[in-house]
Amino acid sequence: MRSVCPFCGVGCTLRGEDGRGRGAPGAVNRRGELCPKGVAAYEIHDADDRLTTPLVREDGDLRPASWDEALDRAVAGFEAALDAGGPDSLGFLASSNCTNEENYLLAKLARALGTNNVDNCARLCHSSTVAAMSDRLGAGAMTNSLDDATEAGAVLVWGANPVENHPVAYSSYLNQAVKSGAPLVVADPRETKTVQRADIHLQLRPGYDIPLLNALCAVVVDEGLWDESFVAARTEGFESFADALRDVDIAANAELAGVAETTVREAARAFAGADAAATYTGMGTSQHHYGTLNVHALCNLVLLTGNLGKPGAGLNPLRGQNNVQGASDVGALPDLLPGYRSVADADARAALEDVWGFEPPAEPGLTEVELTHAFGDDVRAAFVFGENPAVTEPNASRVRDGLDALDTLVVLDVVRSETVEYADVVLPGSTFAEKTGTYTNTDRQVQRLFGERDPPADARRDFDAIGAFARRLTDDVALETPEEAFEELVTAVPQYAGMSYDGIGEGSQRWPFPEGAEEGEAILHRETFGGGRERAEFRAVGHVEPADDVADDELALTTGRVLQHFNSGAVTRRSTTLSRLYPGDALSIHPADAEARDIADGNPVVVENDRGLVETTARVTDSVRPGVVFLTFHFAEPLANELTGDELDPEAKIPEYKHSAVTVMKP
Ligand SMILES: Nc1nc2c(c(=O)[nH]1)N[C@H]1C(S)=C(S)[C@@H](COP(=O)(O)OP(=O)(O)OC[C@H]3O[C@@H](n4cnc5c(=O)[nH]c(N)nc54)[C@H](O)[C@@H]3O)O[C@H]1N2
Ligand SMILES: Nc1nc2c(c(=O)[nH]1)N[C@H]1C(S)=C(S)[C@@H](COP(=O)(O)OP(=O)(O)OC[C@H]3O[C@@H](n4cnc5c(=O)[nH]c(N)nc54)[C@H](O)[C@@H]3O)O[C@H]1N2
Ligand code: SF4
Ligand SMILES: [Mo]
Repeated sequence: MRSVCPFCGVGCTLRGEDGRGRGAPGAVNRRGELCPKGVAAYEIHDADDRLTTPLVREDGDLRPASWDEALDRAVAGFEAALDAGGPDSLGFLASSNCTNEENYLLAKLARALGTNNVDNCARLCHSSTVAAMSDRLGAGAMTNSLDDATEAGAVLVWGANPVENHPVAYSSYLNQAVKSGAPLVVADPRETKTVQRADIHLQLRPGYDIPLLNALCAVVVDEGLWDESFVAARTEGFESFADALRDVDIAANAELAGVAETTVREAARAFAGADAAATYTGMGTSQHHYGTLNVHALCNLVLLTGNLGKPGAGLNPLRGQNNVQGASDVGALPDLLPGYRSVADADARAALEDVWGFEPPAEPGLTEVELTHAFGDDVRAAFVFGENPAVTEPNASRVRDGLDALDTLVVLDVVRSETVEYADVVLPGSTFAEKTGTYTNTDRQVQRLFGERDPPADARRDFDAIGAFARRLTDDVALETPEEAFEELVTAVPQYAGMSYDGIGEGSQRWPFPEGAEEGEAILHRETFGGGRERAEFRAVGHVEPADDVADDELALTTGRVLQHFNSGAVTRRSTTLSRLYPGDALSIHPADAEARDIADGNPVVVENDRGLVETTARVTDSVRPGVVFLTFHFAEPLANELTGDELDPEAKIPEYKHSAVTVMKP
């Protein structure tokens, strides 16, 4: 019996033995490799506060209840909101940590109740990447498979730290290319573990990616390094783009970004000089209030150098959670139906009505951050499934006020998370090892879970919990089992057409998976781009100022991840092994900035701005740029998101997690 790792989007196969995760050779980790999180994944089953019975709030406290009582309370709250404010007074946060079948069911329930107010954490990760790539290339997923990374002649990692955040993808795939001599170029304001492997580090100021990318493109044109035949055959708008680049002052852009011009030129030559160069992009690129423009700028560089539609190349977003790709594929998005068809498209709605027996609403719903901002206001009742917004959403005080102000908050989780503390009704769900269903990993491979264990005590499989809630509200969502849901969703999601549980077996099937095909496409855009378009367009992008202005006495806070913890830390903080390896957080600060504030390594510090204040200790290190400080968001204390802003990208609605002005001082 085997499962797929509950953490990152790499999707390693594992099985539990004596309470520990053992790697099982799988579609991605062919030799059974795991990182430390995979090894510790089964420790969640021993968590002291594992949810084992439903809870309802009474006189301010949560107390145990039967499923009947809890579901009655939840349904009464949803019906009251529906009566008073109509369908759009309901909100659903789906789970990028949970299966395709569960997300499909929840998204279908939202639509059956008449609202598109359903979103998932893809909004917070790669919504900007998906927006830009869909616009330019006609598809928002990794263009090349992980396997193919081994063929790369140069590797560019932009705003990502795969050695810590996609460890097996790095060690078993990207690193194969690097070991064979491919230069590794990394753009990151910090000296991360990935940077430690790099040949060239573009240590930019956070938020200044566009000037740096434009400088790189300008060097490529200036030094005649672009791919003439690709540009001629497969792109449009080169002449006007090249004109715009000739106006770019390379030295001035490099200086604005905080990188030496010689380093920029070296990086451009290393990348453009390879026959095939693969690009990987992450949160440093996407999580800005102009994240979509960042990705457009990156896309220009990839097009200019002809790095699409061939082996060893591509523009590859490393997806976040184990099923963030799938949760989006199956339609847990407010503007898109299963298979990425717009809710505004009447033909798409009609096609879905053939499958569902009812037509989904045509008006786009609210995105993740917009939804939590509407909590207690237009949105009166919410269902939060496998997410911990009290820790992970930006401007945490505002989010917590919203959670508090809801008339009814239903949370389906496996542990007593920080968000559970705001709930009116808590439903005890199941872990990755306690359910069946499928996850879709970062390179579009769909893999199955086999339900190695039973949920404890009164906990239920997530699919059954959502199903029981749904059936009390509507007759339109009558799917009984994950397999039945999968059989339906392959008819609703064109990319999955032809897949089946039997076909996947203990291996995987990769989308796009046309009916009758043997294997999904490993390399997209070989001859045409998505949707059959002949050419991809160049688009000149100008610098946008970060939302927060950093005054002279302030520092720029950026946030991110470490190897040992995962997102809100709800699961990893409950692992004894991982907590021993990384017990708590501290503020990384450059020695010069520390000295100017009379702060020594290990001193307590107060980090503050007009959104919030956190207390932590200083980790004085030259791994961050001067002027930049860094916190993870894995801990409820210090709660980094007290400090982050909720300015949203106008198109993708992704928040600004990577650049906030803060003051740092001794208490
Ligand atoms: N260990 C671990 N692995 C994980 C996760 C986890 O929490 N822990 N989470 C999973 C999820 S949900 C996701 S989305 C992925 C994310 O994986 P990554 O994209 O690698 O995530 P981050 O660490 O947030 O950010 C990457 C890097 O961006 C840099 N950065 C900050 N600001 C900027 C900037 O303005 N420009 C540039 N170019 N870089 C900048 C940071 O210093 C950081 O090293 O990881 C997944 N895997
Ligand atoms: N400052 C800052 N904030 C960030 C980011 C950043 O880089 N910086 N990154 C953002 C990104 S990319 C993301 S993806 C979000 C992540 O934000 P969240 O999705 O809110 O974070 P997780 O910790 O992944 O939340 C998972 C929740 O689901 C529960 N859970 C896990 N597995 C299961 C299951 O199988 N069933 C059920 N029912 N529950 C389960 C866990 O106990 C936990 O409470 O955070 C965002 N927030
Ligand atoms: S690399 Fe990702 S999927 Fe693999 S074991 Fe580590 S966290 Fe799990
Ligand atoms: Mo993410």
